[in-house]
Amino acid sequence: MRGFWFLATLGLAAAEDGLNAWLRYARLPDEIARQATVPPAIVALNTTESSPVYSAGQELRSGINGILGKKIDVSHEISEGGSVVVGTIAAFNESGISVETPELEEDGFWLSVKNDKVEIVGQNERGALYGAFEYLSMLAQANFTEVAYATNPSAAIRWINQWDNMDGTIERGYAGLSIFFANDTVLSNMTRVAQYARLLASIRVNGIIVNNVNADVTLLSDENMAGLARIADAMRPWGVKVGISLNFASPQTFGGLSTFDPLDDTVIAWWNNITDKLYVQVPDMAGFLIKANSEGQPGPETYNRTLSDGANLFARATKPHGGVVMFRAFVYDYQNLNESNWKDDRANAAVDFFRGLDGKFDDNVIVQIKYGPIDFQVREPASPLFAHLKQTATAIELQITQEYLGQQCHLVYLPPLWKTVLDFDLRVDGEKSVIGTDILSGKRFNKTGLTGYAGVVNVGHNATWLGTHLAMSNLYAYGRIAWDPTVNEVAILEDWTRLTFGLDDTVRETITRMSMESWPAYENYTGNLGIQTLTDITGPHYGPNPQSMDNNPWGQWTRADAFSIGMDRTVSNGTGYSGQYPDEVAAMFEEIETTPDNLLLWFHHVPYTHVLKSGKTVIQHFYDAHYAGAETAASFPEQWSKLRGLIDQQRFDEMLFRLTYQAGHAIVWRDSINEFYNSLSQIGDDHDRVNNHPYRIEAENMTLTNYRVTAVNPFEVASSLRIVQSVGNSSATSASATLNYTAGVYDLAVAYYDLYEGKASYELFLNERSIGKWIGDNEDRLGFTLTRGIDGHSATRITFKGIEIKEGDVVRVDAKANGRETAPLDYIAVLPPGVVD
Ligand code: GCW
Repeated sequence: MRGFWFLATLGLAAAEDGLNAWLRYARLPDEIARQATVPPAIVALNTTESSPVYSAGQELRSGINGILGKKIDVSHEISEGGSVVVGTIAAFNESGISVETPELEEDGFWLSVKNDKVEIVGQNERGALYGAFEYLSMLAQANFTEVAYATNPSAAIRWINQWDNMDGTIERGYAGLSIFFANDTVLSNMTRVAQYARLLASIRVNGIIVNNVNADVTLLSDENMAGLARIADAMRPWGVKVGISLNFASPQTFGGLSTFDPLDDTVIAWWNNITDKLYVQVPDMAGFLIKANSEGQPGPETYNRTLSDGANLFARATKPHGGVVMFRAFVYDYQNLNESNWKDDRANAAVDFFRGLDGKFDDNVIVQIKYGPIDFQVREPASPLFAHLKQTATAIELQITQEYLGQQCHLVYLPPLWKTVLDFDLRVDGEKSVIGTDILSGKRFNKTGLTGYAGVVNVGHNATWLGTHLAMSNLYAYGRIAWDPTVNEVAILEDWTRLTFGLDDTVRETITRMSMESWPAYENYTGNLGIQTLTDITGPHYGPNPQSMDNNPWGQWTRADAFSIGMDRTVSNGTGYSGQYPDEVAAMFEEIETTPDNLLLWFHHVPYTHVLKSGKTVIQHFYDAHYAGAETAASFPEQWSKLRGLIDQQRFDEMLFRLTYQAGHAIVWRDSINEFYNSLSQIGDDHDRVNNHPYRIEAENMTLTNYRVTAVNPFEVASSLRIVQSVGNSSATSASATLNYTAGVYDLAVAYYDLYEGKASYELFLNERSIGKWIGDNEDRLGFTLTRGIDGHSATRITFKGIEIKEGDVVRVDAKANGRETAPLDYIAVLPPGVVD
């Protein structure tokens, strides 16, 4: 009882759905709040309601009220006495307050907190708003120190790319339908859009492309242009400028012209006219994003024009309005890649296409480059294109939506991955050329103004924004890193955790530890040594399917055969990709000896028996890494369970479900990959774990009623190659077995498959005692549909902990099929404490 009251006074009892993310402004405990000195007045030096400074005033009012329980009004004029004043440097000067700030760059701010005097001075309106969020973030974290400092962004472009389609679906979105579009129109209710803009402003994002790069021309209708104006109106008070993706063929497919040749006068006139119309609706539009000649999208090459001709077409249309064009370097010809040609390599494409175009782009074009040369994989070397565009503005494209990284069903904290690229020194012309601080900042090649960051984010209507609470640290971190790529990834997490879950040390330490363990674990159990995520590349990019990683037209290959594996990307014998780097880096990747183990198979084709720098063979590293990764994932639900009662019940329960799911799916990954390469190479595991599961009872070996034994495809997603599926949907479907274990306490895990278009039901019994019931409804609980097949996406398991078992007990699963779901079962594991299998 005492515990309950204690928690209630801390305000932990209230359920939280995640909508407020890191801007909860939760009340600090009284004894802490008492230590804060906050001025008795707020002054926002702008009276226009759509201005960021006005928003800053409102935000300060609600934040201080939430965090400290103090109601302070906002005024717009300076008065006597202490106050929090927020405004642009110009507004400060006009009000007669002299502030001494160091030089501020665009969007930068000065924050001075001194007893009952707080000054938040922006270089512009946006900067002032950012400063207000910074001050509130300090208060929310009970940081009441006096400070006085200026901060400026590392780069001018800090944008978000949404991949929202006009019909309301989202490409690579895992959190429900679009907050922008439905039924080929712009939504009328802009509530979520405004809330999103507020979140983005708090992490200093200043622009957003609202529609998918695979762009739908219907966005250009008069009605939808008016809709864009509504979106821009909702985001403007937060300083977030709106832009759109364009489809290159629009003059023909939408405008009715006979051509979309970028050098054709009628095409140029058509785009100029469309652009002018857009700027009538959205006078401060950020600009355009273009995906051309890639993955089936139209582009200038149709007319034998260069990519720069294509980019400049839009650049010239938007230039008079002050807009910019983000032109994606993700250009490759996916129909003509052929694995039988040893020298074919999609990784070469970006540099091949763009190297000769440096200097040919107009000055308001920014080439937007994915962090690695392939496609947002679990680990890739930095894209060499960053070294080639010396006279062209560039931005890095990071993916916050976890397309190849667990699709928000797995916890994967991404900044450590991003840092491998941002901190990488390309050594252009033998000089320090670190991607984040030297190249993206514009400093290395003296680019002024237009460089920076684009983050692909697929927030949806789900209250958690990204589908799950912990994934939000990635969005938060993105903004922090785009502002300052040197910021420490652990420090970011700690701030985020305090803001999102409160000040408790155990909460902060646990979430930080799990998050920092998560990317290495994911790499371990999905694809290590630079082989990439061994996922289903021809399917949903989620579960394991290593054989799909060869002979596919997408050019994502492993070249695995019975003896060897890896892409030979050397100049001497391979695709020549390593030669795309500046000399020192090229030399490092050219030789096996100097290539780090974690990128070995990216650059070299070696036998499975090749000995790594670690002393292990490649194949044994595979086995061990997959075991280690799954073991770490298995610890997540246990680590999280320590937070019961320390955070609100709703978020605790929702995350516990996901982390438990992840622990099960990590074992699916581990076994699939290990069994696949074990079968291909015929080399055993030194520790005898692969294909040897003494704690499992295979469903096909159980006593079956109305169940039949089947194979699955791919074979390796079933333990011992076989599963059982119900015959019809009788409720008298069951699988049972007599246990032959010494008496003790065990965990019981049931491995099964959860498809969409079906919700089979299951009940597990020990003797006649029901241990638990469940339904195959992950499609609802995970929030999106994965697969209609029995495969690496649907394979999952449920665990019942701490069950007393004695020899001779009978374990039984009763099942009932539903829809396409034939209540498929793979095995039951009876696990002694500490065993992960
Ligand atoms: O990673 C691939 C994705 C596509 C995406 C494409 C791109 C928007 O699988 O869904 O299309 O990259 O970045 O253009």
